Parts: sequence; structure tokens; C-alpha cells
Amino acid sequence: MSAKKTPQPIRPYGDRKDDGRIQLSFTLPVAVSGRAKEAARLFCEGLGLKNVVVATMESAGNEFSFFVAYGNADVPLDFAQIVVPEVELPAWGFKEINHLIHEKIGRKLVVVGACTGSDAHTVGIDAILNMKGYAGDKGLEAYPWIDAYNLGAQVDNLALLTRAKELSADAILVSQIMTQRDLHIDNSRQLIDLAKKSGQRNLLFLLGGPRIDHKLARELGFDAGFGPGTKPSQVASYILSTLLKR
Ligand code: B12
Repeated sequence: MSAKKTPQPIRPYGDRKDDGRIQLSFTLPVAVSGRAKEAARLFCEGLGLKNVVVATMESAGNEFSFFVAYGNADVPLDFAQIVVPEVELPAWGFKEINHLIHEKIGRKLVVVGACTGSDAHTVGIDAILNMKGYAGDKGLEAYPWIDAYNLGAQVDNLALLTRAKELSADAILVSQIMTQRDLHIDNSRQLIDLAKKSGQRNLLFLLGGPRIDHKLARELGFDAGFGPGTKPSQVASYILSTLLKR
């Protein structure tokens, strides 16, 4: 039986600790006016906020107004009860990773990455794969014991799986930056469905991007998810440690 956790109640911090005061911003499809401001206030009250102050109202193009408002939210949270899956990975560096692949696996690891679907934002996947890397952390192309293939932008899911098969890849790295109309969700799910059909779901599937976290990636059928600030060595550590556990 798991031990009962000591409750840790928290509330938003505005002016004073636990005052529950929050700030929010939004746009309404009406021109700036006294009525628009009142609409914004009523909207916040409708959300359950008390003591609402609409601090900013600015024109955001024809017939649109942008608002910043403050209010008190009476939503208690017990932080002790919040459980979120997080990627488990060792804090290995470049040298250690290469050494371990050499010693324990005895061949180069093969990873194939792409920015998939209609998404053309390649900077994230480049940061992980390209020689230069990210934030002073070398990219996977720089690892002598990793063969990294960067397929670039707008890669079709089927083309990615086909290339991974040709290269006998250990891991597939997918970058999804665009989230409009949940594009990233549909596209990522489709990749996993296709991988199941083509018998490739035994490969490691990693999903990354600014709106991706481990929980979402797991829900979409991936092995792990990586968000903003991810460093290439973390990705290499995850891939290697997971393969070693298998
Ligand atoms: C640069 C940029 C562009 C460039 C892209 C150039 C290129 N070659 O990549 C250009 C000008 C082409 C562009 C176009 C568009 N863009 Co743009 N773009 C951006 C911008 C300014 C920066 C993105 C970026 O490079 N971030 C830096 C990288 C390093 O960060 P990252 O991607 O988060 O990557 C890190 C992690 O997430 C993680 N990671 C990422 N991928 C992966 C994958 C794996 C496997 C792993 C492990 C980790 C990982 O590791 C990385 C390093 O830590 C953002 C706004 C912003 N400030 O974020 C908008 C933004 C992403 N773009 C946006 C939009 C709307 C568009 C366009 C639709 C605009 C238009 N109307 O044409 C088009 C769409 C083009 C398309 N088909 O995809 C929106 C997206 C909104 C949304 N909710 O989807 C943003 C957020 C701007 C905004 N606020 O509206 N864009």
C-alpha cells in the first residue's frame, strides 16, 4: 500500500501568497469600446473569477480587441496529489554515451529524424541532430557511435517509416511544432498507427516540440516526449538507456 502523502495546498500568487489572483489575456471579435470592456469583464466573471479588473484594452486590427484582465480564482489545489509521468534518463555526457554504445552495444546506433506532415519548422530537430547541436551540447551527428539521419521538413509519415526500415534504424525522432487545429495530434497518431501496421512499432519513437511533453507523447503512442530546452545528450541518453534496458 502506498504511503499517504502530506497535503501541500497551493493557490496562485498575485499580490500576496495564496491570494488566488491571476492574470489572463484574450481577444474578443469586437472593436474597442466601453461595451467591449464590459464584455471582457463579464467573460472573466463567467469563468468564475472574482474582483475582476480589465487592465488593458487595445485594438488588435479591425473589429478585434485584445484584453489583459486580473481576477481572483477560488480553485484550491493539492500539489502532493499531482502526478505527471516524466522521461527517466541518466545524466550521461557525450564521452560516456559513446563509450557505453561501444562497450555495451558494439555497433553504431542509427537514428532517423524529421519534421513531419505539413510542418516546416526544422530548427528544433536540427538542434537535436545537427553537428552544431544546441546550447553548447553537440548534436547527434557529432557522436562517432551514432549514425544520425536528418530527413528535414514536411516529411510524409510513410516516407519516414520506409527510410527507417532501409537504414535499420533503432529510433525515429519526430518534431512537431505546428499545433493549430491539433495538427500535431492527428499527424503523430497517424505515424504510430502506420508503424503498427508495418510492423515497426518495436523501434523507439520519440516526439518533440514546444507543445510536447512526455504525458502527451505517451498518450499518442510514442515512447517518450521532449519539450522546450531539450538537449541532444538527453535524447542520446534516453535512447541508449532504453535500448540497454531492453
Ligand atoms: C522560425 C519560425 C518559422 C520559420 C521556420 C524556419 C525553419 N526552417 O524552421 C518559418 C518562417 C518558415 C515559419 C513558418 C510558419 N510559421 Co513559424 N515560427 C518560427 C518561430 C519564430 C521559431 C521556432 C523555432 O525555430 N524555435 C527554436 C527551436 C530550437 O525550438 P523548438 O522547436 O521548441 O525545439 C526544441 C524543443 O522543442 C525540442 N524539440 C523540437 N523538436 C524535437 C524533436 C525531437 C525528436 C526531440 C527529442 C526534441 C525536439 O528540442 C529543441 C531544442 O531544445 C516560432 C515562434 C517561437 N518563438 O517559437 C514560430 C511559430 C512556431 N510559427 C507559427 C506559424 C503559425 C507559422 C506559419 C503557419 C506562418 C504562416 N502563416 O505562414 C508558417 C508555417 C510553415 C509550416 N508549413 O510549417 C506559430 C505556430 C502556432 C501554432 N500554434 O501552431 C509560431 C508559434 C508563431 C506564433 N506565435 O504564432 N516559422
